[in-house]
Amino acid sequence: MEQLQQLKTFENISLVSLAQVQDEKELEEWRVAVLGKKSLLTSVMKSLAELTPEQKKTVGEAANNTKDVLNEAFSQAAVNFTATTAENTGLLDITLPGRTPDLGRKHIISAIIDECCDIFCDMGFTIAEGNEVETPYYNFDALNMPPNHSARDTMDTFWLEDKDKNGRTRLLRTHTSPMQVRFMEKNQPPIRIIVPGKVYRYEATDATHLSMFHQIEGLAVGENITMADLKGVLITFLKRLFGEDRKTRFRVDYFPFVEPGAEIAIDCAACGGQGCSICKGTGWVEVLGAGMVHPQVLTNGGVDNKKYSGFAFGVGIERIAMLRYGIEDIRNFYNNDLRFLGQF
Ligand code: FA5
Repeated sequence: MEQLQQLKTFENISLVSLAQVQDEKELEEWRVAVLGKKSLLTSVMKSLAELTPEQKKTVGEAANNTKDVLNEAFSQAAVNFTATTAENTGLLDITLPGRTPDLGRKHIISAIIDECCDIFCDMGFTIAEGNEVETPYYNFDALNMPPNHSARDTMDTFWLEDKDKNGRTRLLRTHTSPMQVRFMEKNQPPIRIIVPGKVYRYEATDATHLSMFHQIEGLAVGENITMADLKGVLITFLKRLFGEDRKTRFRVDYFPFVEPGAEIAIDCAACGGQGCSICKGTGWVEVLGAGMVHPQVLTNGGVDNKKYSGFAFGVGIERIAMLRYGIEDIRNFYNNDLRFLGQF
């Protein structure tokens, strides 16, 4: 067929002439002549209407094919000319090494949460998730903190203006502990869970305090669970996180929802326990709160407190990360400075 031969010859001649093009101006002239409105290719395309359906199919396919080949050749030539022009005018030095694009990575706090969860999961805990928007009942009352209890003062609260569909006031949870009663209401012992998540406190931020931070709650309930189990789990956790040589200290502390309650500290890695600014001269840094679940809290969760006992703990993740990496200001984790975040 005459048009097919014409197209093939046109394609070959065009490619030969493209190889002789010297600069961007000539390239543009080539484009107008070969791919423009007055080119042979365009006139073949226009003449398709006059052909029989069969001819239309073969010639149409061949014309499209030629168009694709020439378009591709033009794009490639255009890229080469741009690079050469940039190089000749000194705008581009093709001998320079390329720039590596920044790769995203897991935020250090997410990485520490994952690491802590792995350690507890190795000890048989499973992960449960709670709600960040809570009712005062689960956040306070069910944990032995009725409305006028002074312990509520230690957790200044963000109250939400809108109420839930039952007309109840809501708040942003101030700790992950509300999941204790929520989980027990739906699950009977044996229970062994950890609850990682965000918590909120209406606090002024400073080098060691944020108004949004992360905690991991732990709860184990079963028959004959004692303080020795609590100590075993937490010492294992802290040694795996901070190293076998770290010493741990358990001291009595008060939380209304545990009895007895404890504050757990590790010896200061920065000064080896001698006393420095990080440990405020004491040689110890507090890392978490814990204790044996209060019998009333077991009852609130629908668990028989004569048959079962349990322990609970709450770890502050940002504080753990500060100790682990010697970070002196907690706000660095959320300033979104890639020079800081990129080092982990
Ligand atoms: C509690 O939140 C208890 N729910 C922990 C608990 C759970 C005790 C179960 C007993 C049994 P506390 O308010 O101390 O306790 O907070 C726990 C940890 O969160 C602290 O040790 C600290 O590491 C971290 N933390 C507390 N407030 C802040 C804050 N404003 N910014 C950053 N981290 C904080």
